[in-house]
Amino acid sequence: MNTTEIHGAGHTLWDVDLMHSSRFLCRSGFHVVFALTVALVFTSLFVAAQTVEEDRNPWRVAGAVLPLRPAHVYASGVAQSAPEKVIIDTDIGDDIDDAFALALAIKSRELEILGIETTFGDTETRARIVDRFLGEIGRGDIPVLAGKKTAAKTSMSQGRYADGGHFAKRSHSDAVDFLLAQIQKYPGEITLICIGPLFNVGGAIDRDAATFRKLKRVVMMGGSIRRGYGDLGYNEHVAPQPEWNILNDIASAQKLFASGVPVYVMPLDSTQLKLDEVKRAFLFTRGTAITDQLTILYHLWGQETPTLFDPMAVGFAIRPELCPVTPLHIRVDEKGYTREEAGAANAEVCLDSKPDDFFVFYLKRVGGVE
Ligand SMILES: [Ca+2]
Repeated sequence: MNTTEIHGAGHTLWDVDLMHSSRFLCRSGFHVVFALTVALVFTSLFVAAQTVEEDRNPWRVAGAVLPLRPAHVYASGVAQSAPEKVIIDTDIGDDIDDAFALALAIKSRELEILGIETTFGDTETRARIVDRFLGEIGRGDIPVLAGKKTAAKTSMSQGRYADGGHFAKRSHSDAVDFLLAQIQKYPGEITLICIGPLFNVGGAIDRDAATFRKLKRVVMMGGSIRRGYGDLGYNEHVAPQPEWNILNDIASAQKLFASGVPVYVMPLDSTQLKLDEVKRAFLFTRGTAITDQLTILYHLWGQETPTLFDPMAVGFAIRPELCPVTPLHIRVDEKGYTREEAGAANAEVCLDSKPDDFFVFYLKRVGGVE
């Protein structure tokens, strides 16, 4: 449209100016509204990012605002599939590696932790340790269950962590009840990660073997196939020995290997992973809620160099390439040895791992570098 047409239509120059001005104002108004909308969206995103607690599952929190996930998760291909449903069965409180395993699981978005069960000895005190651990890092939403109390064979090194009752729940439901109910709710979907003696596994098989068989798989730390305690792969060979988790409930271990559920085994052969002082210095100076809990528990444990047996079971559930498995037929004998014998495979066993690869993965993830 030009001024001639406008004059032809009987408008004055003043009218033209007025029309241009009003159109300009309209366009400017549109730009302002558009700019405000963009600013509002980015402000919302920024605020959402800022309010995500460092140790909480950011998908869950940020997802309430916008379904955004970090680019690296898309790149790894993990985000396209739903998180793996896991239940963790732990004897936390004696050796220190269970706490390091829980930390890895909690920091891993690939896992949806349905519950944490305790096993072996004073299961209530172990459950209160888990209560506090979860409470301190803002994950009190994860259910904590206690297994059946059994004879205490250890003095619990980290029991004092539970003494004050911080975040302690008044009571804990039964671990076997919970396990079976969750399997019925999610048949074929649940990975049970066992990082303690297998009392809850045996209890569940005894009560309802058919339901137990509907687990997707069991990933366990346990057994000693070709290497015993202290055989780190570069020093003198140590013959296989009865391993702690198997030894303390041999009957349940035998039931598990005969259960028909796919069993993935991380034995001593691949899990004697030493958290040396350089790695400890890195982890314990991160100053996050979760590394602070590890620092406290490490000092209560009172020894020098942790061996991260249990975290490899969690690591395998997330990144199986960290611990490549071989199909084997394993027989758990009456003394607690895990004998490698001829026959159809009843387990997938990781006989070797690369500690450097494991620690790069572990320290970056738990240290919050990723
Ligand atoms: Ca353990």
